[in-house]
Amino acid sequence: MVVKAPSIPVPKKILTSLLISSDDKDERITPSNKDPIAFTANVAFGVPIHSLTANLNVAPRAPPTPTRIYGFINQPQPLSSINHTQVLTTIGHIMTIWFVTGNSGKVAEAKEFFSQHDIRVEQLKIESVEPQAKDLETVAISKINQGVPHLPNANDMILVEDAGLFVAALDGFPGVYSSYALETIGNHGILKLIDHLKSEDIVTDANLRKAEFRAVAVLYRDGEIIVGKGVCPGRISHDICDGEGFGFDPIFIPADLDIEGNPVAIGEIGHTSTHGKQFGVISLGEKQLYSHRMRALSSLISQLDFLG
Ligand code: ITT
Repeated sequence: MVVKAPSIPVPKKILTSLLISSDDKDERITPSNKDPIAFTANVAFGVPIHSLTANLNVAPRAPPTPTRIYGFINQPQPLSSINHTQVLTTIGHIMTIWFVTGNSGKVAEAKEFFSQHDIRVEQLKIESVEPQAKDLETVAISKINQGVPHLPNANDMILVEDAGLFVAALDGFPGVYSSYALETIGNHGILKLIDHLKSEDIVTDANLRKAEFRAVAVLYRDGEIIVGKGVCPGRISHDICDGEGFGFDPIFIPADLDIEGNPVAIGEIGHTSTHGKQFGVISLGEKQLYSHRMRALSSLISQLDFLG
């Protein structure tokens, strides 16, 4: 069941005091998905950033046309039906995927995932422009387009994977502005925004603080692209944990999984659980069971026969 969280009036002085001082004493602003850029900017600087982003250009070439687009999946695709060895042998060398990203945490997770399928993942760092788009897929396809001219070997592939944290009570904020929000208000700021959402009842509390990670992975090879998507439902913790992980890992608790690996309803106890621990304190291997990224990459790999 989707619980529509109430709109939350956030004291502007709390938001602005995260990075700047503000003269406003009692003015309140309400997060809205209608204009998340302006909201992000209000959180960070107290001013809209349309002017800051107006000069950003997307890649000069039109993005490749997606040849296959699959919907969101909630669990890794079964891999047993795919003969990956045959696919690799067919092209005569170990397949390499160049992952266009500046985030080494994402690279580590992708390496771990693709190594199970004898596919090498290398990080491809390029100067890329991230367009301000309303969906992750547009952003990812734009980055693919920018990465294509940098492909070291024509037989190799390019991977872009774009993710975001969507908090229900904040109408999906930070969403596609997750990187920006992390750099500006950080995990501390996200916790402040929903600080008042709490309950003694565990299930109610979890629903008030409901959030999900979404990932869109796009793979390019030889002029064609495939798209895989993954979601990881969960909730925002009350505090920031110490430990490993990156990004929002220290404040995100994934929903438990049932015996088949599907997420159960928020706050319910499942077969597999982190027992209330955030992504930031569990191992990489354990995170893979829940991860939006793993689900998106599983979706991609289930389509690799098309590349052979
Ligand atoms: P790119 O260069 O690949 O764009 P990025 O760090 O900007 O790297 P994304 O746009 O995919 O990555 O992610 C948006 C934000 O969400 C970013 O700040 C990430 O750190 C964070 N994020 C993405 N996946 C995450 C995960 O699995 N755990 C925690 N935070 C995550």
